[in-house]
Amino acid sequence: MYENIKFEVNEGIGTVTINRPKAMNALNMDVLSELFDVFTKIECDDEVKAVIVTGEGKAFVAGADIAQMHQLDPIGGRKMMMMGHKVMNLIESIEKPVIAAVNGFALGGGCELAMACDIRIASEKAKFGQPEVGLGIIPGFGGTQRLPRLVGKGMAKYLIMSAEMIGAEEAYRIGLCEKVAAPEDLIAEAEKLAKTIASKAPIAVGTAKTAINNGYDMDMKSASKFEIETFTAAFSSEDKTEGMGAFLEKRAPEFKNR
Ligand code: CO8
Repeated sequence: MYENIKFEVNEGIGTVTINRPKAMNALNMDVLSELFDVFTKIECDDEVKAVIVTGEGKAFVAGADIAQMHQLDPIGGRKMMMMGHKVMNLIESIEKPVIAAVNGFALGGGCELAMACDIRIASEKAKFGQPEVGLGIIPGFGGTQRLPRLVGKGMAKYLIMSAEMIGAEEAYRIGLCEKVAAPEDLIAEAEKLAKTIASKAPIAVGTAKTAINNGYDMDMKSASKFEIETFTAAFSSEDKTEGMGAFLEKRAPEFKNR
């Protein structure tokens, strides 16, 4: 069905694998379109409770496709950039947890893809970076905005302006990834986390994501108000009655996503 990505669902966990290993999984327009398509489907698929994004081979994603960008005029470049933004914004906005299992190079658009996910687990072999200024451009899939939000303005400027590549431990230290795993354990760790989150009330998990992502860019008063409204949505769910009832009855909850 897809030519540049693989998608499979196993016990409620969807795994999206970028599959262009010969080009280090670089994001061209075709890959971006397939990612947009698969996440649009995931958004409406009740079977998928959590998603893992990873890359085939030794790269997670080594950036936007430089060969393709080299051919584009400014209008074409803008279209590609906007497509990238659409994909990243979709991943960020779907009300399901998305975990990046960063298996190798996460550079440029690849680092931006990882940052659009909710949580990043990195292999000890992973390398993060925003090399764009060395190519005469700047990050264009949201990196100038998401990187400072994750690691702070100073560190984001350091990474973007120097184009320096950093390893997984440094990425963990600065808050660019939330966990580091041995390469052979990476997918198992991502699946373990995905299953843990998937075992919780889906509406609550999705609502928490929405509250954090949207409230983060508001002033505190508006953000508090936003939490009140999103909290009320979760509080109105059947899963709230089930979750609290199960606790009081000392049994495991059976959430129904209602
Ligand atoms: N685009 C296209 N092809 C790539 C890319 C890429 N980003 N990265 C690697 N490849 C290709 C190489 O050209 C090579 O192809 P071939 O075998 O045909 O020569 C193949 O993948 C293997 O790569 P290497 O031989 O270079 O492998 P190494 O192990 O020596 O090095 C690296 C791996 C370090 C990942 C190296 O390939 C590299 O530096 N890649 C480029 C990284 C980069 O600069 N990424 C940022 C791109 S810019 C970007 O992402 C902007 C996002 C916003 C775009 C807005 C749209 C307009």
